[in-house]
Amino acid sequence: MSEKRKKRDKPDNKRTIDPAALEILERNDGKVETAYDRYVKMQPQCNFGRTGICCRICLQGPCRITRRASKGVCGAHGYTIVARNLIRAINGGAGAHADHGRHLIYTLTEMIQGKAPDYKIEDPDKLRRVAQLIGLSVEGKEERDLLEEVLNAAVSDFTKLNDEPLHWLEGTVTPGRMEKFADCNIHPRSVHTAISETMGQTHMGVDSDPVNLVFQGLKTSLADFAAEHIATDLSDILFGTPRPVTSEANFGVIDPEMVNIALHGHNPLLSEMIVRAAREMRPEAEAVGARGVKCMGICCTGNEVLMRQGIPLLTNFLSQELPIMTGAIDAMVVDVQCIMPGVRAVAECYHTRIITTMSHSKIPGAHHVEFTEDRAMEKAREIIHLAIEGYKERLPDRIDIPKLKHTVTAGFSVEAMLDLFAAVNPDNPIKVLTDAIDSGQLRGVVLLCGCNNLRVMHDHSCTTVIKGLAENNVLMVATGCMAGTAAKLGLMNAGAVEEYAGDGLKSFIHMLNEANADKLNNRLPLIFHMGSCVDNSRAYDLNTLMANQWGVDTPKVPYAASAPEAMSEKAVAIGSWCVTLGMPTHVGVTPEITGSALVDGIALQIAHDVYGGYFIWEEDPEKSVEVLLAALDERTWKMRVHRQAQEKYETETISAGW
Ligand code: BF8
Ligand code: SF4
Repeated sequence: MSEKRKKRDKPDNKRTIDPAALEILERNDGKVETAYDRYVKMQPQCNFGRTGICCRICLQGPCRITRRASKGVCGAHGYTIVARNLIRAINGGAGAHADHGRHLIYTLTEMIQGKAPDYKIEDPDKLRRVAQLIGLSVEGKEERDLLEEVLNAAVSDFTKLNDEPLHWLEGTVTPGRMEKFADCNIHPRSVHTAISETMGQTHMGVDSDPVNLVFQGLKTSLADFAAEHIATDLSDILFGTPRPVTSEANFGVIDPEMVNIALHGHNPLLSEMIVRAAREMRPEAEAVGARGVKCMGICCTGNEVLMRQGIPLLTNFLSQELPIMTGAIDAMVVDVQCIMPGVRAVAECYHTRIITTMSHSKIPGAHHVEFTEDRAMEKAREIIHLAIEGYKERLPDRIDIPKLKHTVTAGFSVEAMLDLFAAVNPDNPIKVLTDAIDSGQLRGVVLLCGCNNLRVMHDHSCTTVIKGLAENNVLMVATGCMAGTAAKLGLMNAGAVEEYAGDGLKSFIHMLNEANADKLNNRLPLIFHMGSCVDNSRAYDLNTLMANQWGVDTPKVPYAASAPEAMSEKAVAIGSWCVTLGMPTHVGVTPEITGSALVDGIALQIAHDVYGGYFIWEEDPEKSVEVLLAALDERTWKMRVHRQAQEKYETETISAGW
């Protein structure tokens, strides 16, 4: 092998700041190949793809825009190619979230027909709240009947073909947003319709107008939002609305004396059952010499079971292969999304069983236990038996578990947040938050969301943004793998408040601690974990509540989103609805859009003019803090000026502009 090639392929163990992940990578030194190594081998990556100007939509391609060839074979301009690629990425994300939401609708429907006997309504109060949210009357209705009505509404939002508003948009966003969607003709007819339309519209020789294409992308992103909200609401009805819970995170949660199961993927339909079965199957584990069965989470499944069951979080997206390399994971159970096929090859070097569970999400060579709603617990037990078999084949001399773990307090649904605020202001809980911003105690709210991406140092951008915002008195809520970063690196507990929060944020959190002292088992964390990526819907609900309290539309609210290490198409879809729903949205990894100044300009500037939300591409994490603070400050300042004008001229409405 040439020297140059050797250098290029050298494992790069320094692509993470997580000390536990580093420990495993250093020890491995490239012997077992992981994503960290493959990223290095993949360099240099194609710049046509990176900037979005490669079209493979028809068989005459790939067409790439160069100085010599300024259009594709069919005459498509760069802006058409970039816009089509972009909205197909939004569509991929919406398709994945639709898959998740649809699975919940299906399971609940089977349940009320008596065909999914292991599931039941865990949270009837949430069922009533959801019913009211979507405009149903709840008086005198039986639980089962009410759920059937909610499910009919969900099916309608997923499939209808007319122009009636979606229940899960009309009930969740401000009236101002609904008017905006109507004005711009971006209200989706339904989740599936929008997804299908986007594929049709981006077929070869259909739409070549980049603005029209981007608007269709935004329409699809709203369908994505509705699908996520349905997924969150139905999960809460089925498994309970999250409440504050304290657990642990990072590799140190692996217990060598237990049968260890890593739960990885997204949908709680599977993981909740496995957690339940694991608690029941301790005797079987003891029979093979273990102390019991321990479940731990990875990615958004990890967030789901942490939020509701207090199950420890093992790690986030990028380091998902590494738990296997501790030699003490007996099974990794996966369902859908963000599961690297690479886990299988790593597992081949150890005793770990990789178990796929969904008919549409298989990995060659893995065990497959088809999960079905009608026999959910039976399937969960079958999976745990496989893990116990795995335990028997452990190689003791290969077990080496990093000791690092941190306390994490999670479980902050909007309901849980409002409970905390209600202890201070029972009549109007959300006013506790808006008052803190009005008084300058807090500078605003930031939602930290999204993935990991090897194009930036794993966990580094996220932690830098967290520390910078904390110091500057920004209240943070988090979801997805960014919540994972915070949890596993010790930023999601009470100690982090003392270490990193500025005076305003600290006093705000202390006030909530004191007001809720009788209810909380643990003091509140620096960052409020709102759940998995579909739970970005919860995070947005907080924005709507703030807007309604101030009597403004969301583009005026000092509430921004930040995805410092975005990776997936789902992140593109979420970012797009954040913008459409009025938020400044920072992305720390520039997406494949810069090949067209026009489309890039729509994302960065025109979006702001039309929707009030806009994208910010900033890859430097320190600068990201500055731009996020500037975005919050601009809104707080404007709101103050508008309010002063309103008082001076005694008008009823605050300025409509942003
Ligand atoms: O839905 S944050 S890497 S795990 S896509 Fe995936 Fe990104 Fe993680 Fe959850 Ni969300
Ligand atoms: Fe090329 Fe046009 Fe076909 Fe795209 S659709 S691959 S630009 S010919």
